[in-house]
Amino acid sequence: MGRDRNKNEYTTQRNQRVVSLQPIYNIAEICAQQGVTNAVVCPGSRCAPLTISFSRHPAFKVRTFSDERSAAFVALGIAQQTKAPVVLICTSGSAAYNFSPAVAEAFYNHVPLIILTADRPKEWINQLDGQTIQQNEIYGRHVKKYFELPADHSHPDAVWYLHRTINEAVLLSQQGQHGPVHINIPLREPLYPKKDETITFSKDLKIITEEKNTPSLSETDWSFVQQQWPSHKKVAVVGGQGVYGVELTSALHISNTIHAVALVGDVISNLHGIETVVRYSDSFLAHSSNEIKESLQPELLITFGRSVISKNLKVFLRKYKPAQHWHIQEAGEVADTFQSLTRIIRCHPAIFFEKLNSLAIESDFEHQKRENFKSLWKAEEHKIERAITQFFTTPQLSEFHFLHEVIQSLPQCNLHLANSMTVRYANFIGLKNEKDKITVYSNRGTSGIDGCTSTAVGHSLESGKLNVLITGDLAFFYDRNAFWHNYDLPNLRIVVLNNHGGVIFGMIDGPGELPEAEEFFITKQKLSAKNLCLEFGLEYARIDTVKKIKNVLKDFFEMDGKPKLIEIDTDSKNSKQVFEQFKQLIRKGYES
Ligand SMILES: Cc1ncc(C[n+]2csc(CCOP(=O)(O)OP(=O)(O)O)c2C)c(N)n1
Repeated sequence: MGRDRNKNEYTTQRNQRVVSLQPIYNIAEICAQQGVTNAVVCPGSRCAPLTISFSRHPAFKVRTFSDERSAAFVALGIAQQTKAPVVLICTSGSAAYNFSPAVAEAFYNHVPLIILTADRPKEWINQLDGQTIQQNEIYGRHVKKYFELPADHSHPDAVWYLHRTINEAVLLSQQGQHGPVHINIPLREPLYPKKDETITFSKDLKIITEEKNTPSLSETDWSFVQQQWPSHKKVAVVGGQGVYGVELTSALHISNTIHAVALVGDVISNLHGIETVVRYSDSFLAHSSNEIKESLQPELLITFGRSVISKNLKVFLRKYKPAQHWHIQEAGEVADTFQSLTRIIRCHPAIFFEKLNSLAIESDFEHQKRENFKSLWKAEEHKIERAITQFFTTPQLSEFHFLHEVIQSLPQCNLHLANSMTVRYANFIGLKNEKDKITVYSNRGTSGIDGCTSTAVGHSLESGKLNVLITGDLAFFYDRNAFWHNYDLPNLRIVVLNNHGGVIFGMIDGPGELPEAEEFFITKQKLSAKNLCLEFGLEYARIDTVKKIKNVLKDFFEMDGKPKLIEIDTDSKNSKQVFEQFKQLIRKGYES
């Protein structure tokens, strides 16, 4: 094998073909010039030119994880935390498949990922060569776009195409609704540079720029809003999952005050900083009478953001449909979650509500009708608030009580809620408005239990703040490779609600009473997080008495250089019993 150093090209002796890796190395440079600074790399040979170029590029912080499934969720966490795309690299074969769960989550949760999968050149697919599968469009419709790079770059058009594609992919990941893009990269051997070879990055590369515009409320939409507004006195605003800026939260606060809209937001909406937000709709809509529900039926529903947790809110709105439902979303597909959608308004929700607040306040009589509707929602809310206070007054050794205690003690942090009962429990407990420095994250794009810990790890790596993950045992042990790397996580705290199985299946209607429940749904397991803590160097505490509940939390959140984990050891029967008691208490409030 010979090599022309000046041209950075290799010549194989066998066929005298010239293979230049320079265009491949330049991918890192283009990404850097597009403002990307984080890369997550999984080990492998086929991806070596990518691994080497990204790790040697001065603009990149490159981290490595051996388990691709975990790596992709870590990348997702980093992207969410930094609010910027993250490059994700793996070798060919099943490695690429293992990114899939996180890719789907990123797609539905609108997280920008630039996925670079190394591949064999096309002619070697299905030829019984090692580590080769069909990687074209491997993530199906769960990426915003799929790109395939050429394997040969000898013609200048091929290089132009390659450079253009990288630009397009990075821009696309952040255009409109953010999301993952996939670039499959066939690479020919030799894949490795010589030991003393210097990798250089061309500087005069094609860079395509694009201004990120926020669409303003169109004249037509604004006339429509002005015309419709006076005829709807019962207005409910529901915020879906999102991390919203101060502009939106203050505009919502004002709409809630001056226009008396009933503002509803569950725990993943991050609207808890607004004192008058209705956060307990899941509880009161589960038990309130038809008469109450009728009184809560909005004439106009305005929504924004992604999914809501509250099943009862969804069921209620699907049954008690508003006459009009406007959804405010800048770009992308709009879901008709409540089966009532009548108008899509294309602008940022902050712009919409700021504009709405400029509408004149109506006469006292008309305004009072709005206030009455809002008070009905608030009255239900207060009823639940009282029940919650009463329920948690007497300490008990239960995961629900412990979670309540944890949530009350939370300092300023990123709070990560794993899927299954954890995020639901947290929604029932709610975050008070004084917890406005807490930002809630949860993998609700696909609601998988497979990458909750890795996502929290990704956040912890890029955030100076405390990151608190609350998780069930199945979700936790499923994703134990989240700790299988060499990075310190001094700002990570984990609370494991270990009821030794998927307790949710005992609680929801359907599987709980079946003879198959324990074996095939709850899937009992015996593990304790203690061994994992020993293995990965996390400080461990176990709760098995009521007294320990308060004691153990005293210095849990202190930043003293170590990741820490608390495990509460219960069983699924106890968890089910306690949750039933909670529901009963709320139900009782509606019987009297
Ligand atoms: C990847 C994936 N597989 C399966 C499921 C279905 N599922 C939902 S909840 C759950 C059990 C979760 O158990 P655990 O984490 O212990 O939480 P708990 O129900 O006890 O609160 C399972 C298997 C899922 N959501 N995601």
